[in-house]
Amino acid sequence: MLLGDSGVGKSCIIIRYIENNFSSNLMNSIGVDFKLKNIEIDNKKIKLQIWDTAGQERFKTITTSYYKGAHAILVVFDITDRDSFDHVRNWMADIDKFAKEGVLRILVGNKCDLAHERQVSIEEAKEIANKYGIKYIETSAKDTINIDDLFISTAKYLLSKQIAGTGAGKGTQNGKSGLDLLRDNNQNNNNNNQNGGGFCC
Ligand SMILES: Nc1nc2c(ncn2[C@@H]2O[C@H](COP(=O)(O)OP(=O)(O)O)[C@@H](O)[C@H]2O)c(=O)[nH]1
Ligand SMILES: [Mg+2]
Repeated sequence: MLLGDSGVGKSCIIIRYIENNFSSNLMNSIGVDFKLKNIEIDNKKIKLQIWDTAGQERFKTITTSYYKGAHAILVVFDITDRDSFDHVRNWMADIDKFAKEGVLRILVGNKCDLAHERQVSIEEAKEIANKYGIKYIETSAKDTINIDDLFISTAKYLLSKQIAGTGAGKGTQNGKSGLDLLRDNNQNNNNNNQNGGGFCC
């Protein structure tokens, strides 16, 4: 499920991923909407259900009622819009309030093609992501940067967690709990980021 202020590019990210298309004037989403994509990871067929939400306050009662069903929540802001970044903490508070405890969250800085208009540095975005113990990724729906990575890595993580949840009836995989796997995941991504590879533009 994608959350974030109106205009940050949530619908464009989904459309780029599902249809490999970009439009500069999409209709505003009303409440919630979902799209499906079948993918294959490690020879396993997975049906991704991607939920788009409207960022406007007036739809909040509708959208928050869907948080509980989400396995992963991508909190999106626009790197050229400081306000949308400042509001990340409000979205996180809503997740705490309405979503399942321990739901996977990822912070997404979209519109990284507009680097010259950047109002949020990678460092401060990473800092807030670290504060929440989550991963940061920069994307561009317009230039197709990190869009596949975003969804595939999310699906991979969810898959590993599912395996962890059913493995040998003990809730572990290779002796690790789902939480350990997430920590490993974050650790790996931090390393990637430090090397300048992986998740950022
Ligand atoms: N330059 C640029 N513009 C984008 C990008 N993603 C979305 N936009 C534009 O941002 C505006 C809002 O996008 P939309 O997906 O409707 O935002 P939503 O309200 O979060 O769903 C539209 O005019 C898009 O064309 C991007 O990656 N780069
Ligand atoms: Mg939208």
